[in-house]
Amino acid sequence: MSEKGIPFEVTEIDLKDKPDWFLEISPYGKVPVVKHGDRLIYESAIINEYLDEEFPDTPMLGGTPAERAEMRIWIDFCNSRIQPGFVQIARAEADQFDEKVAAVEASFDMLEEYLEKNGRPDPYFAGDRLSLVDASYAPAFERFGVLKDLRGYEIPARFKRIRQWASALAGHPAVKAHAIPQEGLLANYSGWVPESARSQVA
Ligand SMILES: N[C@@H](CCC(=O)N[C@@H](CS)C(=O)NCC(=O)O)C(=O)O
Repeated sequence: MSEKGIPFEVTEIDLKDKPDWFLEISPYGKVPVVKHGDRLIYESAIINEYLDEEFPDTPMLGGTPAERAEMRIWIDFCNSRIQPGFVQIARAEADQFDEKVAAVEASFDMLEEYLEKNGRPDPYFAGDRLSLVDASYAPAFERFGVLKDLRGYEIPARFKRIRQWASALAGHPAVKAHAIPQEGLLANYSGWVPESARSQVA
């Protein structure tokens, strides 16, 4: 919304103590939910497309049907593999940690190969303006950043393009303006680290 210049107000929700009014408007009990006039829209990727269509002046999912399909494939990849990958590493039992990391890195391999073959990022997914693909990956990469303190994990140096992209996104003004400080993320996710892994990371 910042990138597209759409004015908005944020209401934060305590996810450990969700208010009744929130449960009434969020069918899955999850954030985010967008209220636009009388409409309620949920699921990030669907919210993003809705806003892109309702406010078309600065399109973030432009191009041909084939180009849009390709962008949607990588948005779905983020939602189905990269975001869950963060959760899998954060929550991994000590004896399953390496296995979970290997599974997530198999997805990073696919992403890295795609970026390399297609000359991306440049510096963002589709050039010098943020696209909806960037809008999906920015919060995912932000969360991966906290795994260093949480589980001693960093996206390895061999994923050069992914790291380059994550770093370009972290420096983008719209992303920076809404970044969650790492201490805040750490506080959010430290409860996810299972007992079996607690003695391993200082
Ligand atoms: N697929 C959903 C996922 C949303 C989601 O998992 N939100 C988390 C916070 S990042 C949440 O609200 N969790 C609270 C809960 O599941 O009780 C989306 O992209 O909007």
